Amino acid sequence: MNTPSQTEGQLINVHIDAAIATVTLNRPEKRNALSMPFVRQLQACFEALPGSVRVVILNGAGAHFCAGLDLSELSETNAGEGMQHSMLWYEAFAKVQFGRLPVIVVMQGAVVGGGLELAATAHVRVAEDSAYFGLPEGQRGIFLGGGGSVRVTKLIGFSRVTEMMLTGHVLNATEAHAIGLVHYVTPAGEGMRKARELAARIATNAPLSNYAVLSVLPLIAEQPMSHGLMTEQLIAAITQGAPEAKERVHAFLEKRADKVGMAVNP
Ligand code: 1HE
Repeated sequence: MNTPSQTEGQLINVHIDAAIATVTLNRPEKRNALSMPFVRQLQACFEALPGSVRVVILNGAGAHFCAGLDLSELSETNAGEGMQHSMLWYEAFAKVQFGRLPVIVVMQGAVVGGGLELAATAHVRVAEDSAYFGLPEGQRGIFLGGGGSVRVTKLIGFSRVTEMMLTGHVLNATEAHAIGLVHYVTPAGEGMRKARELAARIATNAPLSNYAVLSVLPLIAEQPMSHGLMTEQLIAAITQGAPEAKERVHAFLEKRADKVGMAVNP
């Protein structure tokens, strides 16, 4: 099935091709700056993806993935409204990070401020070599407000986030790869090809394993060691007990399954 559809007005495009949904930020004239309607539509779009979808590719139309918060929204916002604003971003971003679907983000050009906060919600990050990463909140007189002080800090560490916010240091794609902020770097125009290849791979995993990676691994990462080991034991027991796991293990033992590294070349 190949079902192109324009949903959510002009801000988000969704294209579903069998098990893979491509969700495109579609406000290139404003460099995909995230206004409140945009964030709400992103949330609604993730909530509405049909059960047939197994993986999402998130990208941005135009030369830039996302220029962050729509700064025009800040001109009259008071403190209470600012907190409300963050809460709405948190709700929407939770749908991306903690929904049922693995999300691969493809980035080019600016991935800054709230754009980097959004990219940090994805599970796999692919950067074209034009991508650059910054946290210009200091320059704008504001602070991270879309969960980045938690998510980006978990990805690259407190010290790097501190330095980027204080100095306005912008990382290029190679630097971002070297510190683990992105998993893959591709030549210009190749990001989607790489993402589709990875998506096809992810879609063939046992759904229960993908569920454990998305929903249980983040909990384990937050738990003290003794709790984490118990949580791991429980989810490991449940996944290995599923009929699909038994069939996959037998397939390997009977030499019907790929060896490690045979089907993917990261
Ligand atoms: C915007 C925004 C925006 C562009 N909010 N309107 N984010 C930033 O501080 C990044 C600000 N943007 C930029 O530095 C540049 O726009 C870019 C480097 C991303 C791209 O430059 P360029 O030359 O391709 O585009 P441009 O001419 O600067 O922008 C094109 C239009 O998009 C222009 O509007 P126009 O009506 O004059 O055509 C820009 O005003 C508009 N535009 N970025 C509003 N961000 C939850 S807290 C998160 C906190 C943050 O995200 S702080 C970081 C904010």
